[in-house]
Amino acid sequence: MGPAEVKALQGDALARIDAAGDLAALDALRIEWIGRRGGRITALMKAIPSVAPEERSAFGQAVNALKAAVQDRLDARKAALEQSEAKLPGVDVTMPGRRLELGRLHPITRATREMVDIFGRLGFEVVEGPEVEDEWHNFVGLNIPAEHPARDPLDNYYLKDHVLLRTQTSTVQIRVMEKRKPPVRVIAPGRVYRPDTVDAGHSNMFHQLEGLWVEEGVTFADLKSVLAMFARAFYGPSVRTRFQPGYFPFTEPSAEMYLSCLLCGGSGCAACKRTGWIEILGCGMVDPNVFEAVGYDPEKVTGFAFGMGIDRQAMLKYGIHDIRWLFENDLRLLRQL
Ligand code: 2NM
Repeated sequence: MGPAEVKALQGDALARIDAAGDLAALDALRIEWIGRRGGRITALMKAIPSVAPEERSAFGQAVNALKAAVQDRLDARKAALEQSEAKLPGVDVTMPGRRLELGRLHPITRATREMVDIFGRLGFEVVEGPEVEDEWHNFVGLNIPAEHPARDPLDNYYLKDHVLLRTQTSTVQIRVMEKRKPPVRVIAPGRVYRPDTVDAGHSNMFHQLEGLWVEEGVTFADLKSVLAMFARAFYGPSVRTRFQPGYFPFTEPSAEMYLSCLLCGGSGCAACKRTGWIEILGCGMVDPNVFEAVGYDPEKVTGFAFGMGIDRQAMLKYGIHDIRWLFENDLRLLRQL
């Protein structure tokens, strides 16, 4: 075999190495060409001593050059294949993809956003405040004195002396009135905490949305029209509302608003205990003592306030019969809505 044939062999070897599609094919080529036993180039090297002396040197150099070239190309191809195989570890790109599940909003989030939207159209601004509160904002400013049963340590989550988890978001309205002059027209949605025994209708953490409108000349008629408009926007145009006297320490007079029963339309069923009406919120004209506590002049301004459970409204509107289902993170609830 002369130098020309050795060159031809090299061309063939390098082309096949470049064409090797994976590491296994490349290893087969390595064995075929430079394998210790039976490799084609190995055989040529073993043949060097038997070549005629005058040709031996040229032949030996050609075979050595061939082996070096093949070895270099094997190394280079191996590095390239290892890199691309590491990037795609056995991925079958023709396999169908995994379907992404579409998420939805939690019913409390939906109800809150709808309420914020409705009151926004009536000119109410959203305000927020801390869930850890002091007794002044949770009680004193709201005209709830020290002897009041609502302040019983067993009915509140006290964290330390004079500091507790807020039991209503009126605390936020107090903070707003402390900071701003009238007119004030705000709603405060958020979490509140009361150590109630948990059952289908009660949770020790729930959500409230409270509203407050303070300005010169605000009347009980404004309260009734705003809340009736809210009820029709939130529950539908055919819903009727009814106000009944109530009591809260921070409003005078106070009232409860009832909704014509969504299930029976007012004729009486199990959901409304045969009355045709369902209580949905508390409200009233802000007590002068509250205005004095925050530095407003009760001779100059009047205002109304209201508070409702967001969870309760969401349950009514979406037909959820147990408040605990809202907080169990069970996706079966969300999938139904
Ligand atoms: C309610 C019912 C009636 C209320 C009062 C106030 C404040 F801060 F102005 F005094 N905010 N929210 C209020 C009034 C809350 O919840 C059932």
